[in-house]
Amino acid sequence: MTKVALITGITGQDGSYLTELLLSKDYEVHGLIRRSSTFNTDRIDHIYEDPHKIGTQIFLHYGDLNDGGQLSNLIYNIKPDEIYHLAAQSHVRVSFDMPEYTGDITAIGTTRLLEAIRRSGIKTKFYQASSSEMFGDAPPPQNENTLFKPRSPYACAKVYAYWMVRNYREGYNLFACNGILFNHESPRRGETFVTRKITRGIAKILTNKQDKLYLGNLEAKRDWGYAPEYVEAMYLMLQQDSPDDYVIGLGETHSVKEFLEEAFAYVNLDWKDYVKIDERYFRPTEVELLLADSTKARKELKWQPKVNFKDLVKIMVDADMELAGLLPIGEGQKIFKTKGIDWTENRMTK
Ligand code: NAP
Ligand code: G4F
Repeated sequence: MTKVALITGITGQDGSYLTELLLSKDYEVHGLIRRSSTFNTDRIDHIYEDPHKIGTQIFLHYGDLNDGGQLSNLIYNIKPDEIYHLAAQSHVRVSFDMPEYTGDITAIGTTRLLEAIRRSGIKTKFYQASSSEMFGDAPPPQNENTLFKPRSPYACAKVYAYWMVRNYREGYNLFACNGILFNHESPRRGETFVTRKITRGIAKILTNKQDKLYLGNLEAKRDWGYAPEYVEAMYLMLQQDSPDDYVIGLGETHSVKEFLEEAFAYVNLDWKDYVKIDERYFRPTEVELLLADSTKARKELKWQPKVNFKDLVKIMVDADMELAGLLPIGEGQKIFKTKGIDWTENRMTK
């Protein structure tokens, strides 16, 4: 029997990789997309098919997390076996500018979905995109038992959603899991998150389109992993016999400065010649140090990431060099094949 999945946030970084994964497992995939005056499906264009085509396995539906009626309607009509709830106002810095909106979408949006499931009476499994940002300034390493000490409107919204998921699991017997994912990046990472801002900046510097890169706090440390490996963990959570919460991360932490050093050195540049500090990128409250203890996921889900920090930096720099025409498409991927890592970026070959 073909399984049916609904993905909110299908147009985002994780949504696009998860869609590829589920299609490879023969799922029928339905995605929620927002109406926009410009196309916002860039990350999934390479897998999208005309719905008139016989045998199509991917379908897109308009909706928004602020529209509970449409969420109910979609769940009732699609009757998904699994729901991966990835949509959110996901930018921490922006959440300080738009705290109310972030609460409405990232926190209450999750409640709207959970309520739509409960009222539909449909039996489905639910994945919630929880975040390591919820740990805030709790001491590292952080695992499933670490107390949340959120330090941004985004993190507060995610903590609320996390507890709603647990309440629906306990109160209504919903198969609902929280994946507490640490930062994960890729060539498809949004351009305003720091890793992609750096790798894209390098490509622009090398093509003389930019001569300076303006950043904020370089001392913050993150546990950065590779996004395609993290969506595998989401899938694995919903294949277990019972629902639970899992921390997903490499267990390796590096500062923004270390990312800069590694990325610029890879193209034989010194980051200090290009990087300038701009106060506007600082946050009123910062999360200084994130480091994952994902022992539980490695043991119970058998989740085993292969891409480490140095690999990730190279993958991202190479991909942005390819996009800028500085490297032949596919060139950067060759060395990784020998390590059993395939980071082919289909959308770039179009
Ligand atoms: P992303 O690239 O920013 O994608 C966010 C997605 O949510 C996009 O598809 C976006 O649609 C959609 N969205 C935003 N507001 C919406 C609304 N009001 N209604 C419907 N859809 C809406 O995020 P990501 O990096 O893939 O992350 C996926 C999820 O995991 C997010 O919930 C994020 O908070 C969480 N998370 C991410 C990380 C990480 O390091 N990446 C770590 C922990 C948790 P548009 O394309 O139209 O903007
Ligand atoms: O890349 P960032 O914006 O990611 P952040 O804040 O850690 O959030 C990401 O990871 C979370 C998981 O922990 C997700 F839940 C969330 O959705 C998102 O995907 O910033 C990383 C660090 C911060 O300490 C920030 O202050 O980089 C620092 N930074 C320094 N200069 C910068 C910049 N961040 C951004 N975005 N832009 C800068 O110019």
